Amino acid sequence: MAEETAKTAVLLEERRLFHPPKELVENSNVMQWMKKKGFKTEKEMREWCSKNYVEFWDEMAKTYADWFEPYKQVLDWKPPYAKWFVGGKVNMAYNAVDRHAKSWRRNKVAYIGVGEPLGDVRKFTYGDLYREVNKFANGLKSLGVEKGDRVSIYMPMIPELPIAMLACAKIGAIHSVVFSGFSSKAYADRVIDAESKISITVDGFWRRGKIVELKKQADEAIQDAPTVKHQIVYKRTGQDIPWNKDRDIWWHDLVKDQPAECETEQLDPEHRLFILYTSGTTGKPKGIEHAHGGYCVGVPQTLHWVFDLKEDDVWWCTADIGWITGHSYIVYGPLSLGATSIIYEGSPDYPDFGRWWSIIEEFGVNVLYTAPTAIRMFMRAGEQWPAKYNMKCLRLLGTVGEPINPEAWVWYRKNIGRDELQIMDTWWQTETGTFIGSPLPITPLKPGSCTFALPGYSMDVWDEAGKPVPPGEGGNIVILEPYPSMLRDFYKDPDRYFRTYWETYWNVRAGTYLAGDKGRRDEDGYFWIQGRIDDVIKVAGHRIGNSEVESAAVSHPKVAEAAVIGKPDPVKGEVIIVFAILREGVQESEELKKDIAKHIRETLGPVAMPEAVYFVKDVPKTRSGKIMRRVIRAKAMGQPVGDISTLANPEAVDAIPKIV
Ligand code: 6R9
Repeated sequence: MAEETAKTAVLLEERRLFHPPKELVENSNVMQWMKKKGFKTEKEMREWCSKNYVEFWDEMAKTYADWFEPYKQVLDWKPPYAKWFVGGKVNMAYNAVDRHAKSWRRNKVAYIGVGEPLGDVRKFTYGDLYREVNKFANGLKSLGVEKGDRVSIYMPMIPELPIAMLACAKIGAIHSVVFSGFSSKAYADRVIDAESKISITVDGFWRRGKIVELKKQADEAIQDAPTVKHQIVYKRTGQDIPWNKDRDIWWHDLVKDQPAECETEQLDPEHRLFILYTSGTTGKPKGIEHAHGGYCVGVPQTLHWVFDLKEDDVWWCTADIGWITGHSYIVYGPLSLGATSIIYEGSPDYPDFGRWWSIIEEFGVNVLYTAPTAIRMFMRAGEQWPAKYNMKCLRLLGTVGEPINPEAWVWYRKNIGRDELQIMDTWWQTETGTFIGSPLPITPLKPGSCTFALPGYSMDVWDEAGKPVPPGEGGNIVILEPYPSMLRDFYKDPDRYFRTYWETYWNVRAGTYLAGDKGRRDEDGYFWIQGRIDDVIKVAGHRIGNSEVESAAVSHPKVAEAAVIGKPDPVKGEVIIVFAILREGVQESEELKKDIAKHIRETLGPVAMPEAVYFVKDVPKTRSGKIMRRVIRAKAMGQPVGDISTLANPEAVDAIPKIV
């Protein structure tokens, strides 16, 4: 039903086309390149670049990255493994910081760190960043960190987080950043899997006027992580904290006597830059690996073309650095371009719903990149909030994280974009590292569509058999060719890497990447992403696996089994609903529902807090014992459940309550 309404809404909106203003088109970065190359139309340009992607990326690699040693071969593609820029030597930290600190940009502001407490602003120039990164990198070395070692980072949105990441990159250590909204248990799992030598955290950080005591959570996590030799603690909030003097060291003590110069490692382009854990179809998060060479090229290039950054722009990507969006478009992309970015520590509604708009006004933000869930929250709070601020400085907008409903798109354009600004709806994933399906500033927009594959990338929609589907029909989103920023592997789990992305179409066309989203193209070739095909929920743009929540639920002593579904939500996109089967003899109660929800929140973190818990006697399963979440969801949403004759226990379907 909800899906039907959504579909009709999409169809209604689809006919509207929002053309970019002439001035934007003429002055855009991509148009300068098109003119230089002699391309007449966007379509021709996109198609040529995607077809001749090796040649295209060769040119981009020379434009956007500096190489210590030039590469000898652009691409070595042996599906499912790609090696880019073979034979070169490179370093992401050099491209992000060193080269600017050695140029006139030395005194240009790289980061405006806006703390949650009003008036708490710290600016870092590229010169500052260079010195801080070097000192911290020397500090890491003094603790025995070497090239290839993993370093886990559990920090809030303060400039020291990118400093820590860049310091790792500089010496060839591999960072694994864990979102500060995750629980200590989630941090523990990720530190243990990565076998990190070092944990980096803060005493605490500000969230809605209160201190979140992160050090305590980090301590709990690393007590079970034998590989962690030291924990570095940045002093942010200053309250008393527990201290282990054999293991813990203050950030300021570590860097105090370190030199402000540190040699940058000259790395093979395939050397791993980071691991980022993301949710998949099993309960165990997968460690996505990304490489230096690909990041040096793909991330600045996409940012420069899509968001059209100019030298004097102030850029604000509101994501958390703990997610891929922050890695690519708060840290590596903008720094590589020598841009000025905002890093905001706090909550969007603190002290009130005007906070973001006041930041835009105060710092003259020119380009804003945020998520549909935030837009819908602001819609709900009311247009009087943005209306109070002068946001004439904005010239381009963007969105990411989940499909944006046309209503939110139009609200965003009207209330934030003065009914004038174009919105770049970028479809991509932790795995892809960069935008894949996205408009350019020159693209006519349809609200709710991410438009086309970017130049250098190839997307399609295939049916189960591996045939491209005709316009208007739904299917699986696939990516046809490799590209520099693509994931390289799963950390310590190549089999799962193959099964997850490549196996489905291996026999049809080896090297075709299954994205895990369903979608379609319309008559004009525009892509419409319709959500995940696998068991992954997007709660307020955060990717959470159904089975992760299920395993958290069954770790409650009174729960025998659990099934978890995502329920559509007007603000968060989806919310988590738990169907729990209690152990023998356990009494059902409202208290127990709350306790299970609380237990899940404590196990996975606040992002995984269920919206509701229901008790059921059984859940529908296949004969092989797989929980049929699709069937449960349909029944709970009051939709037709389809053919259930193959279930092991079809009667369990009746017991699922309707929840809408
Ligand atoms: C960047 C990021 C990836 C999943 C992806 C898809 C959804 C992201 C979207 C979008 C529709 C967009 N998604 N952007 N769906 N339109 N513009 O979000 O990475 O956290 O790995 O999630 O997010 O379902 O497959 P990640």
